[in-house]
Amino acid sequence: MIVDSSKGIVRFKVVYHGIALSGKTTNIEQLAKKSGLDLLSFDTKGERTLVFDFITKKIKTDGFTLTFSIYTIPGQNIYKDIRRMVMRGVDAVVFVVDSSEKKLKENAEFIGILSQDLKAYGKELEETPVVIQYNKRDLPDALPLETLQREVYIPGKKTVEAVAIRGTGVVETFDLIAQELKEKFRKMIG
Ligand SMILES: Nc1nc2c(ncn2[C@@H]2O[C@H](COP(=O)(O)OP(=O)(O)OP(=O)(O)O)[C@@H](O)[C@H]2O)c(=O)[nH]1
Ligand SMILES: [Mg+2]
Repeated sequence: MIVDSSKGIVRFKVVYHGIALSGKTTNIEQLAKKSGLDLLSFDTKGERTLVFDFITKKIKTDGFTLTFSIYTIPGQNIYKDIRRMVMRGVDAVVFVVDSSEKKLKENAEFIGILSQDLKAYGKELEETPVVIQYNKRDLPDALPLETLQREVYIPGKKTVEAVAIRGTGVVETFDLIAQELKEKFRKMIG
């Protein structure tokens, strides 16, 4: 969080994290489309993110302009150094889960990777605002919500369902994380 009180600007960094192909880029593409923002994608190979995608979203509140810089990590493990780099200075995370039964183990293990990525910058998962998005609810082999909430779960974090490819749940997810950051900021300014 960067606060420039003379200009009334607060900057937050939100990172979409989660396994490869879970739908992180699709989320921010849809968010950009719905909010009329331009998406900047670096070095994509086909649909796979090699570096990151980026958009900026502004919200005015309490006499401040809140600026959200929104990034996606590349989920593929061969890009783990880039993933770490994208996580630098993160304020909040949207953890995008692929609901497919075949991806259950990988999703669950990736929570450990998220935790390590935060620790690398001195942050604890428990204290970081995180929203878990169960994406691809349209898949024929999508696990029941209750199974995912039990198996791919971080205590105390909000969860939301989505079909990012159709834009369903995308704005709701972002609003949840933005709300948490707003509350954190309000507490900070008293
Ligand atoms: N069926 C279905 N497919 C989806 C959904 N969301 C995304 N996809 C598809 O999943 C594939 C991967 O989506 P991306 O958004 O590129 O995934 P990513 O998480 O950015 O992947 P990496 O950049 O490799 O980490 C694409 O073919 C998307 O169209 C969804 O809700 N349902
Ligand atoms: Mg991507």
